[in-house]
Amino acid sequence: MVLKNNTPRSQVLVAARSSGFGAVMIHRTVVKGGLTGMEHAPKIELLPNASLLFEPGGYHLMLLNPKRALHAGDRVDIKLEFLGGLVIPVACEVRK
Ligand SMILES: [Cu+2]
Repeated sequence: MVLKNNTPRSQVLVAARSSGFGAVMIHRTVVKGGLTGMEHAPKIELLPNASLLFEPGGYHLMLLNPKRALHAGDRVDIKLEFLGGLVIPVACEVRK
């Protein structure tokens, strides 16, 4: 997923939610002392015209405690919440 800030102001991603999951966390993959782990990213600032890539090995959303079984082709709705109240809905497809 790529987020692009098309507004003239900085936008700060502060949370993500999904009705299909108990919790959604914004994470970043980090390498420390040769070990790969992940850490919570409490907020991510996007400058005007900046893009933010979510991908395996980088920033990603952890979807925790699914409320139903998921299958390839299912749709997962996620809401991205920004400082100031802006909410962006995102529809993601489950892949095998
Ligand atoms: Cu993670």
